[in-house]
Amino acid sequence: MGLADEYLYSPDVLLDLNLDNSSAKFNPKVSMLNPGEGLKVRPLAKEDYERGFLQLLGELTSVGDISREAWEARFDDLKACKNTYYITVIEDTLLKKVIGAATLVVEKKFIHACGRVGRVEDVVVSNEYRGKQLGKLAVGILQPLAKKLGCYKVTLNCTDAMMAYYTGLGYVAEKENANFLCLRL
Ligand code: 16G
Repeated sequence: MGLADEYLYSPDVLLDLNLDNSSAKFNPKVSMLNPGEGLKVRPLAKEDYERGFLQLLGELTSVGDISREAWEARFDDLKACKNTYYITVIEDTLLKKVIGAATLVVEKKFIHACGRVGRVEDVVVSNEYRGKQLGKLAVGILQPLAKKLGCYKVTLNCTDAMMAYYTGLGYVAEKENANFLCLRL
């Protein structure tokens, strides 16, 4: 992380988040300031183009060929949507590489008295770093973040294979309300 990094959202938002307020339970304990030896949790930065963020996303799904120009344009677009996109990354500070990421999208509603719903998206941890509670950290942090941002619930969709993982982090297939449908375009 460089001094001049341009963040997608203010890093201050993350400072006072308490992982004890997450349904994900950590053993050994981790905190925002001590997420693990040589690791840092922070907002996505424009400079993460060079730090392997897109390659990391490639471990989740198809990313395609994204030029620096296209990256910057999309980054600026996301940033211009105030209080909406909270792409949060875990950096290996020694290697200066993004090795984990998770996105919280805050959707504004009329229902629930002009409420907000948090959507957890694009969760991924580099293959080499699995088994270190980093997925748990990336997803876990979004819960107090969503709460702080005024969301009344957080939702996610995942593959069948990942169901046990996310239910282990406190997410629930709600009775009679657990269908996620998709129309590919
Ligand atoms: C996973 C992701 C979802 C992402 C999708 C991409 C989580 C919790 N879920 O389901 O956010 O959009 O994969 O799949 O990270 P696609 O390439 O088939 O659209």
